[in-house]
Amino acid sequence: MITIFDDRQLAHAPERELNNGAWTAYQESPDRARQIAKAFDVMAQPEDFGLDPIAVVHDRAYLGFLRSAYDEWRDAGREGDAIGYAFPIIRRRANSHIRIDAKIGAHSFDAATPITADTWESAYWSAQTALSGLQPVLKGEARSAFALCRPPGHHAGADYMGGYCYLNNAAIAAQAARARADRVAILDIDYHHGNGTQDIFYDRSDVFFASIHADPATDYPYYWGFAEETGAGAGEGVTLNLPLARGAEAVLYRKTLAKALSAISDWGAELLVVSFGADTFAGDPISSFALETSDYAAIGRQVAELAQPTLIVMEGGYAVGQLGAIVGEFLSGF
Ligand code: SP5
Ligand code: ZN
Repeated sequence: MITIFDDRQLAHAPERELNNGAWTAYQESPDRARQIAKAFDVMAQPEDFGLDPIAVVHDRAYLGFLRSAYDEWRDAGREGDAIGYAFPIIRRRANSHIRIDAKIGAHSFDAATPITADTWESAYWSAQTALSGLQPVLKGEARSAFALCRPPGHHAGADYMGGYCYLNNAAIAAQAARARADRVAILDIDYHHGNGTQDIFYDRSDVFFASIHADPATDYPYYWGFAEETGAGAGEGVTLNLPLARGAEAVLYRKTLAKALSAISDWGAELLVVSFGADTFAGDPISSFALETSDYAAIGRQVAELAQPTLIVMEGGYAVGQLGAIVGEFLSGF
């Protein structure tokens, strides 16, 4: 399988995150990607497709914010990573804020997604990694590819960051795939709901979004991912949320996966983007499903039975020492 990785993605390394009322070490560490990369002999470098494919998914103002936020933070006399503490709820006002704190709050939904001097560089190459994995799949030169993206993307919306995500790599690839495929599906199998991806395509009829994730009644990101969210307007019925209670193990998980895959198949997808998170693993330090490493081969095989050109994009997964094995199992099963 074609695999893509760029080590410029490793530069972004926030120090800490706010979690359950306390500062904790940043879980989304560069070591995650390093450990996964170690499982492969060779990985191709991404091409540079520039800003255009990113800017069709993300707002220009948000991209400008991401690029300048760290400098503005420094200019405001701050030390350490840029992080928000005030967030506008429900009805956000037009983004004409002056202070960096107001800008950060207006472009994020949590305090777990700091911006460092290297965030833009890493997020940019993460998006290029996804786009580069897509190319051979889209052109029919390969049936599948794996994009080792980091930072992850599925919590990032058109104009906001969150959940360790800045640019939505899967959404950027799915949108680019529309150049050749009329119907693109995104299957999100990270432990957490892919709220950013869902938001980006919520009212569209050309990109199907299906997600299996921890019930938002008990788990982050809390405000999205309920079963009754099914899309809006032209996109009604083109979003499928399959939340599971904590503790879900392989039998239930694979039964739920079968539902997601048959919905994607019935809808008539011509190309599949998989947002793959390894945080469904029993040993994940921040998550509560019960999949074992050996379960991932069967899960990969089941996804492959859809028999569509497929781009697999890396999302979360925080049991750093196990990540290489989990990704290896999933891809070999696939
Ligand atoms: C891409 C991705 O997987 N992002 C996940 C972001 C989760 N951030 C907050 C999770 C809060 C979990 N708190 C549980 C603490 C258990 N000790
Ligand atoms: Zn996750």
